[in-house]
Amino acid sequence: MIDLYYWTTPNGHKITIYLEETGLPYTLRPVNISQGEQFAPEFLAIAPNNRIPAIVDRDPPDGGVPLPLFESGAILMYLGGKTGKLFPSDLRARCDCVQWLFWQMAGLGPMLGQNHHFSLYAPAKIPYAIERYRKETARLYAVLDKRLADRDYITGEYTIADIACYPWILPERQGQDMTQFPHLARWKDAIAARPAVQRAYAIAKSVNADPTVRDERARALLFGQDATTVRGSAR
Ligand SMILES: N[C@@H](CCC(=O)N[C@@H](CS)C(=O)NCC(=O)O)C(=O)O
Repeated sequence: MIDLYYWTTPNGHKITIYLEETGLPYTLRPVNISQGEQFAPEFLAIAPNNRIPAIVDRDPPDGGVPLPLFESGAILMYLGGKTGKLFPSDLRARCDCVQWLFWQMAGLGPMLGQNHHFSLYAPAKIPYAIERYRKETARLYAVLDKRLADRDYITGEYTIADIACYPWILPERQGQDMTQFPHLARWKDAIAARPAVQRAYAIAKSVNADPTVRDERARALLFGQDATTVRGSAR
């Protein structure tokens, strides 16, 4: 059984999608990051970066003690290795999948996160920052669009690379016009139609009906962190 420490954000959706796709049994352990639950000592013991998602696998393949893991990309690779599902075993196909997974983790996620921050949350509207991340989002969308021009999914088959990217493609929130990215739009619609993906988002809705509402306290918690936040938190 997997314990999934989760909130209703793009990085959280990656793991519910994977678990729903593969049918691995799991227990959802919501961590309300707007209420500061990511600073609870029990959670920090698993996820020292105070960010969801994280898992504890109580039945790891080596038969040892429960295995804790944070970082969504590492979790997807671990679960893909454990189940052999949606993570190719062939050397070249696996390398292809891993490079796109890292592209998502290092580029798409962080850049689109900054887009959200400066467009939606920053108390001051800074035109340079808004423009900078909208343009970078458009560039990254175009990279994916081009990649998808001659294949159904990022590596051909549906894999964890698609699962990692999909929850981040939110054109309405990111100032993007999907008609400019027809291959990406087709891919997004195909993934949205998958029953497992629909189940994952229904679960999110049941946990937190409106993920966009953030009060002042939540904003201070999420966007006011610095080194003292980490040093002041329990290990
Ligand atoms: N690289 C990390 C990023 C995780 C991340 O940024 N999680 C956000 C929600 S999407 C979070 O937990 N934020 C809590 C906070 O900022 O304190 C991953 O992919 O797991």
